Amino acid sequence: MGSGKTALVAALCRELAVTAAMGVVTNDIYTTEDADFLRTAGVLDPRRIVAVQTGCCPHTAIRDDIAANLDAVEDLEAEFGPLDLLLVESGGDNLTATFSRGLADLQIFVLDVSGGDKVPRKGGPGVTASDLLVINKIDLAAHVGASLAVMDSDAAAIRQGRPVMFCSLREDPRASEVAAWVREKLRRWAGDDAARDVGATADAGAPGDAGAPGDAGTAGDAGGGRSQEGSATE
Ligand SMILES: Nc1nc2c(ncn2[C@@H]2O[C@H](COP(=O)(O)OP(=O)(O)O)[C@@H](O)[C@H]2O)c(=O)[nH]1
Ligand SMILES: [Mg+2]
Repeated sequence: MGSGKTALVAALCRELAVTAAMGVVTNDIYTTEDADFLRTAGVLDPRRIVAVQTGCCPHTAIRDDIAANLDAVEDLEAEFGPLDLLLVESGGDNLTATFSRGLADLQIFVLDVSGGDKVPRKGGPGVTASDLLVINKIDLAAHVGASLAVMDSDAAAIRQGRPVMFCSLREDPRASEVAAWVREKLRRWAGDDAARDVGATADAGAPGDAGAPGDAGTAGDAGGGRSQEGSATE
């Protein structure tokens, strides 16, 4: 808790909502604190921010029984879709928190320098297998005696080539490097969808291929299903 997940969601909204159709789902056990913060911060149309109260440790709602989060995602898509990017913020202990691939296409895991430089080497599914590991609050490293070099080499060793980014959302409230990473994913997905649409259109033109328009619809749905993204941490 407290590593900067909501700050990162706010930053990504600030940076990306100008060009991408976005929605946000937050998870809290009993409150709507994170959604309230994001609405007050004015980073996105408040109606596009939905709070899910998990009633249990949030890692359960992103890993085991994802129904409440899927409902929220589908409601947002139905009201504001097609969405390009849907962020689901949730949390939990490093050793348990991980997003089901049924909920999130990509997972960004946020660690906090002030948790100590030992955290990356302790592993856990978020640290080892997330699509992007963000190590936040580097502005605090000197104050807590954390070595960024140690965190960097431990994270590189345990992640086997998966990307790691260091940042201070205090100093860079637009999370420029992380936003660029997400933007690149969106660009690739848009390219994939365009290629698939061209393929489906070509199929539709082929004599006797009555099923092709239906295929194109399925491709669009798949694009919607890919527009989810998670971030989680201790
Ligand atoms: N010093 C510092 N504080 C930060 C940074 N990012 C977030 N915070 C603060 O850390 C606290 C927890 O952030 P929040 O985004 O709510 O964490 P979450 O619980 O992971 O969603 C808030 O008071 C933020 O202002 C950072 O890069 N540096
Ligand atoms: Mg939060």
